Amino acid sequence: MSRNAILVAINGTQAGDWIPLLRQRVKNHDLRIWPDETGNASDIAYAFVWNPPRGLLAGLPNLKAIVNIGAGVDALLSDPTLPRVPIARAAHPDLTRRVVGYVVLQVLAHHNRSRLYDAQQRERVWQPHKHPSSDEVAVGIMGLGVIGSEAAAVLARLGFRVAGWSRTPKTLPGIETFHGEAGLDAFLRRTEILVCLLPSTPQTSGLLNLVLFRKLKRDGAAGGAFLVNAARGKLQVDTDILAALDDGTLAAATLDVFPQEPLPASSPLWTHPKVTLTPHVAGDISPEAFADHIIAQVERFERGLPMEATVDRAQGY
Ligand code: NDP
Ligand code: OXD
Repeated sequence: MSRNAILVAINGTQAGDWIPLLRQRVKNHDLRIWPDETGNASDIAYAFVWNPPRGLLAGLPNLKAIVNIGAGVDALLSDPTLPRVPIARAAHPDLTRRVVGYVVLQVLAHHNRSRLYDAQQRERVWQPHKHPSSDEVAVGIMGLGVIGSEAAAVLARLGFRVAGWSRTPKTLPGIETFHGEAGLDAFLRRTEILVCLLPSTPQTSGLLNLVLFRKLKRDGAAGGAFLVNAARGKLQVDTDILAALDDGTLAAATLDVFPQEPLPASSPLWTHPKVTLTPHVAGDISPEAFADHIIAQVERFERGLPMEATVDRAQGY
């Protein structure tokens, strides 16, 4: 059994939630917890990882597959020594529901002027404002993958005019779709509330910048252009977001992710009156919901079946 061991390398505080559960539930493999229990590196066949240190996986000569405990694989793929074995990532209904819930909450908050009413409540001001019906407001989702396509469907059910943008063409019921660089400008021109659910790759790095924000529709029913980034911080240029908020290009922004995390205390985003920010929590993965799924990925692999949600290394997601 020891030659088919699973190494768990979770870099971060969430390790404490995962390890007891995996010890309970992994039945057919020897479980090794990095760093203390790694033991003989040649025993390790599988790795369950979240942001493992660079080079760690390259030191496992018999590694057969990697399961990433997260949807985004940008940190993992940035390791130039990463062994060329199949990688599965997190694509699970619980994670999707969480991120979609976050996105819907933020779109509705912008649509319903929540920040304005919060400020009014603090001042004891009773002042209703008109807000448009959802079918007058154009929401645009960048990324129509597992999470983005569900966010688009839920927002469309709420009545919003939803469009999505992806790398390859897509057909989704009730959603206007655009793809590729050629489709980006038309997608932006019709979008008032822009939601980013793209992976971080060399192609998407810095995409959320001033030039792009200026292409959004500002004269629609929403009363300006809004940004919600629940994907990865590397997609956004913080100084451009601040400039866009200050000159009115953006009316407000919700940011769950930042190029540098934790966001430095010195960042003006913390106190900007038009920014809602959260500490990368849109899609916390629940170990309870996800542990059996990642164990099942290994079982699939051992039965000769492809793992679910495998990563296309050439595309970077
Ligand atoms: P998927 O891989 O299922 O979907 C990615 C989507 O992005 C696809 O539609 C893909 O297009 C599109 N895409 C990729 N590259 C480009 C490009 N260059 N131009 C246009 N479209 C592109 O990912 P998920 O939906 O599972 O997750 C999306 C991201 O959300 C993750 O990568 C992660 O970084 C982030 N995330 C953040 C969380 C948080 O807590 N804030 C939680 C969970 C995820 P195509 O369909 O054509 O391939
Ligand atoms: C993820 C995340 O990628 O939580 O799953 O950011």
